[in-house]
Amino acid sequence: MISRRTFLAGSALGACGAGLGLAGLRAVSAATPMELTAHETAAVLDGTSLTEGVMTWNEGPLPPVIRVRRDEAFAARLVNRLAEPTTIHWHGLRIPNAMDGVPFLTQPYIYQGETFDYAFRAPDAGTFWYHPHCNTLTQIGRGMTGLFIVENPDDPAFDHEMALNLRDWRLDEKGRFIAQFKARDAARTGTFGTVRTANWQVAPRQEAPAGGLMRLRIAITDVTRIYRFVLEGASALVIALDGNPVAAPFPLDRLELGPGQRVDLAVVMPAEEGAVVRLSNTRTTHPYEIASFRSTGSSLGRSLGDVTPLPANPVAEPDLAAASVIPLELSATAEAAPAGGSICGSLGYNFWAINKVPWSGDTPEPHTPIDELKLGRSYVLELANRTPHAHPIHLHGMSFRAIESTNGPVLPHFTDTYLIRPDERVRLALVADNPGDWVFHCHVIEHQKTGMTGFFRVV
Ligand SMILES: [Cu+2]
Repeated sequence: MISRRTFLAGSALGACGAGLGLAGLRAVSAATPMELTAHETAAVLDGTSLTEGVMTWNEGPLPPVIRVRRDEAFAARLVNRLAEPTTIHWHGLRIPNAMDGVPFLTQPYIYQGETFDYAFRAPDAGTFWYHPHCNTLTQIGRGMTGLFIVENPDDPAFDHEMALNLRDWRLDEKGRFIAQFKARDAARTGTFGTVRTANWQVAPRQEAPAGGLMRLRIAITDVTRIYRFVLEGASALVIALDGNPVAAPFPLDRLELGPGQRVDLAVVMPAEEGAVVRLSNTRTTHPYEIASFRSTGSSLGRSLGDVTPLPANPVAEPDLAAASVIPLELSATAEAAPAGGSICGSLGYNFWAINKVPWSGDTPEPHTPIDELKLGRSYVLELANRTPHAHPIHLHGMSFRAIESTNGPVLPHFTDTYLIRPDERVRLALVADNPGDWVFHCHVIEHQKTGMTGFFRVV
């Protein structure tokens, strides 16, 4: 049965999406909502001790991996059994603004005992994820990051598929949560976790068919860590980045991705049964194994030559000749943090700013957009990083394409997150084809929560 809220949301979408041609903006039909119950639980995360206060949805501790088909009606009822407000943001999905999950800007936060109905169609196929956008450092830091996989019936076939949700946890030696951040680190790279996991396990080993072609979906849902991926024991091609297919698959060679980003790999497993393939992160003083895969059975005899590009997503191509340029500067700031508590969690500091303005906090007071974009027009965001740190900058609701960088050639794929390096300048092009208020922020959550956040208004 369709709820009143779902019905209202569906009607509103139908009205505002008219004529836009984005599948995600079509009216949503009566899909049976899945329930996502936010609550606390206990889980073993470091391999030995039980950690209390882990946050998740449903049974957990690993949040449900949601799978839908492209353009299919999806509905979820968020039921809040946490002792604090929450919301859900669907990272990378180009869906209507009212479903975007940003408290005050797009929806009320959902208090303990309350529910909220999300309903939309995902217009793009790929690897996405979902997480709260309220008290984000705590709620994401304690486990509320789930994968959202959108399938395309026209995707090439694989012999095997696996999804890895990568993240750290801030635990002491007895498995208890410790302070989620240190102020001096929030003013630098962000505070790193102490236990590093894939799917809530330390260096898990999985099985995959020998000589088989495996689609490996990797999502970085950590609040801080940047990964450099190295795969030993097998050859692999990058077939999609941040939920969008790459036009020509290319070899995985020390690819670096930051919080919020995803990569889809086509991996040919070794032909020999028992051979082990290791995925490592080498962007750290002490490289470590993320996960490994063991070949099983007799060889399927596949090769990288069997990999074909994924079909493209229907993202509008920006008109660069007609695009307006918006200069954006990421910098440090010494401006004092806003006084008074924010219901959705303030860290109590301002360290960062966009165009010299630090975010004034998740509060009900009206905020001023960074800029107002005209619906349907093309824009180039000219982003300059005036800090000595990398920032995975994320835009809600619309996909963009990097067209030029001072750091050399850019990968020509659509994305929702760009990892800008220290002192880099990059031009990001997009069509403003989704109306509403869309947050633009760093996905190092401490940076997001200490100023590096703003939003664009598309009207
Ligand atoms: Cu940042």
